[in-house]
This record gives sequence, C-alpha cells and structure tokens, in this order.
Amino acid sequence: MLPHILPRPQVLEPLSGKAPLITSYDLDALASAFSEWAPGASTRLAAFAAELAVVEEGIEYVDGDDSEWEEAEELDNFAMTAALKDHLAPESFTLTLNAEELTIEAPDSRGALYAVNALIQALRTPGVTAFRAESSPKHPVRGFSFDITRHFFNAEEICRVIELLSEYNVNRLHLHLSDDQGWRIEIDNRPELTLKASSNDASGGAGGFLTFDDYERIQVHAGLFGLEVVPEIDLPGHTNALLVAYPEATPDGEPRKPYAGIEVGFSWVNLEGEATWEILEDIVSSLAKRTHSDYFHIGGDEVHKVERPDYEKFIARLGKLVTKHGKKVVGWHEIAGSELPQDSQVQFWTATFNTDNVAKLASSPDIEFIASPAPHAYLDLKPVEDFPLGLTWAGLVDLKAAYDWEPSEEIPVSAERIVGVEACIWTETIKTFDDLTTMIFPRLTGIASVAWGSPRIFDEYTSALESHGRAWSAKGITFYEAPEVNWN
Ligand code: TNX
Repeated sequence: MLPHILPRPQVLEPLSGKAPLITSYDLDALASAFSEWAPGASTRLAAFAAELAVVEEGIEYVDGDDSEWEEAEELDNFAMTAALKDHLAPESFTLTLNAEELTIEAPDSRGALYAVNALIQALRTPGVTAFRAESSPKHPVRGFSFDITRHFFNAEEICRVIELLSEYNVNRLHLHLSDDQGWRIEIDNRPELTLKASSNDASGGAGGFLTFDDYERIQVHAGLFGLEVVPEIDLPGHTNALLVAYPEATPDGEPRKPYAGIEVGFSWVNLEGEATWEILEDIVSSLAKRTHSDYFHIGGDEVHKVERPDYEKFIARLGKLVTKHGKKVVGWHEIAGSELPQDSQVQFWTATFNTDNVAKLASSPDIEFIASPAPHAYLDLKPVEDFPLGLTWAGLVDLKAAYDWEPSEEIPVSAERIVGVEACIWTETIKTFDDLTTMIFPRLTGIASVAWGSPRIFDEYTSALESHGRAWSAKGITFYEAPEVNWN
C-alpha cells in the first residue's frame, strides 16, 4: 500500500519491498538529528516515538512474539539521515524509506516538519510499501481563519488547534479577534475593550478574551510548528463590541448594548470621527507592537449600510495607519476598489458581491490574493443538509467540495496572483472544542491539499483518510464521519 500522506506529495512512488519496521529507538535518534535546525520536527517526532514505545511494550508483553522486532534488528547497513539542503524549494522535502535507508532532505525547518508529518502518516499506514516522496508547496500561504468572537476559544484550545493544523502543512493562523458579539484581545491603553465588551458570546454565554501573555504564548507555540499568526480587527463593520466599550465612536452618538445573536452587517463606526481614529491608533499600534507577523488583517467585510465612497475613504486611511505601524494589510475582498498600500493581500470569500473590483485589481501587480471561496473553503458550512452544526448560506461543503477545486477558477484573477488558500471557520453555531474539530476534520485535509497543490485523486484521498480517522480517534479528536470514507 502507498503511504497515506496528506497533503499528497506531487511525487509518490513505490520502491521494491515492504517498508522496514522502524522502532521508537530509531525515531528518537532521528528526532535528535533534527533538534538543531528543526525544533518542531524534532518535537513532533519525539512525541510520536513516545506513543510508539507504548505500543511496542504492549506487543512484547501481550504476544511474547518478537519475530518482527528480530527481523528489524537484522536490518544491517540501514542508514538514517536528516539533511539540510539549501538548494531545495522553500518548505519542500524529499523522503525515502526502504530496507536500506530512511532519508529526509529539506531546505528549512518547515520542510523538515512536513517531512516528519509525512513519515508519521506513512508509518500509520497498514502494510505500507517502501517508497520515495518529493513534495513542494504550490502556495506560500496555507492558512486557517479562526473566529474566536462568536464563541470564544482560549489559548490552550488555540494551541491544540495549531498542532492539528500543522500536521497538514498549514502555515498561517488568522485569528478573527473582534466582532459584534465580543472583543477578544487585550489592547494597551484601552482596557475598556476587554472590561466592557468581551463578556458575552453569540448565544449569551460567557465569552472571554486573550491576554497579552496568551497571545504571546500562542505565537510562540505557532512558531514552533511553522505557523505565523495574523491578527484581524474587523473594521469598519462588525464593530458592535467596540461601540459598547466606546459610545463616542458610534455614528449617531447613541450607546450600544452587548449583542448576542448571529445577524451581520448592522454595525459600523463613525467613519471620520476623531474619537474613532484615536481608538484605532491605539488598537493598531498595540497589536503591531506585539505581533510577530508582518501582516495585519483589517477585515472590511459586510459593511452594508455605508456609502461606498465613504467606505473606500475609510479603508484607504486605515491602510495608511497599518503601514505607519510597520505592517502590511490583509483584508476581505470588499477592500478591493479602495486605495491600498503596496503588497496588500486581498482575501476573496464570496462570489455574490464586489467581484468586479477584484477583477480590476488583478492588473495591480503589487497586490496578492488569497482564496477562501465559501462554497469550498468555509468549514462552518454544513457538509449535509441535516447536519446538527453549521450554516448553509453558500450551500453545503461536502468532502469533495472541499477537496476538488482550483483557486483560479473561483476568483477572477490569474493563478500566478493567488499566493494563498485559506480555510475559514466562523463559530456562530460552534461552541465546544468537539464542535470545532467536527467541522474541521476531515474537510480541512481537502483544502490543505488544494493549498499544497497536490494531485487530486479522490479515491486515493478517501482511502488515505481511513488511516487519518484512526489517528484522530486514537487521540480523542472528534471528527465528521463523511459517508465517502470507509471509517473503521
Ligand atoms: C460571512 S466571511 C462573514 C462572517 C460570517 C460568515 C459565516 C466574512 C468575511 N464575513 O461574518 O461569520 O459569513 O459563514
């Protein structure tokens, strides 16, 4: 059997013979070989070796049959290599496993981590053959957008999500930190935001927010596993929480109440008010100072009740503020048509409005695009009509819809301009960690395959998922048992 590696490497060829039996001792040795230049790869491999050691002990103890182990010991001249090779494409790797060698080559720590992911997935594949893989990402940005506003998820939960994402070579975590229902991040000089506007969620629950320490811990954990964390403050709409904290920023001067519900498009800040811009200055400067990423996501979506010229003026001014604090802009695609700083990224999410402006922007060579088309990349949409969680506004996203699509066919710009693919999860209906992983898995693996540029072979993909399902179950991760797969 070919190894069940997801995202599937572009080159995956069987070599003669079965893969040799690799022991926890071997993996520990390989983990140390990575520790200098790829700490994430080393950590992940050591953790897997520890899991395997428990299994090995069980086998020896229960069976008393160690013929397999003897066979393994007889492997002579078996060489294990983890080599840093600068000439390889960024984040890529090669992996060879046969009776003579286990060889990994990678140009950087992410490549090494992704090679380790592939190795672990291969070792979890029943009856796996010897093989050789060459794998290289098509898109430099492979993201996951996570709404912690509608329902709050804390730093520990976010760190667990980071580890799960990194197993599928995701390298950007975009955190949606503010919305109508709650403000979820501590800001210097502006304690009112978290004191007055963070303590409810979309269903009237307790809410919460990330402290400076939480955010730093998340960034460090993400860094270990190859992810960059991009903060989003959604402006000028989706701002009821901000207005609860600061009545002086409302367009009509009237105070706002905390909002529990899932309507969108009803709030916006006073676009030109001095109070608004003083608050925004503090928010952008605080986050710019504390975030490691070069990017700052300004939101910009669903501002239905503001005239377009006023909106565009606001976005242009906000872009300059972000640039002044040393960050590059990312925004939902409604920002297309406004004057944007050089090197901004425009994140496309729905084909239902504003697409002409996106098409026009395609001729500005310094703007990049990220593909998050809802009918394929929105993990908060239901996979089937009667699913207990999720929304349906852009239809259903079943396993095939998440896996089998091309970014350039969804966005009116050419393929070279699309630097990234980002899965999104909005949490209007998602309250618990189990809800979250049920919506993420298995469909995220499909979007990750598109982001990586894997050859898409649906039958092979659904077979591969069988091994992944067993691994999730073993780790206690709840997932959706999509009917296309033989879960066992
Ligand atoms: C649209 S996607 C939104 C969010 C909702 C989401 C639900 C986007 C930029 N805005 O406010 O949560 O749909 O799928």
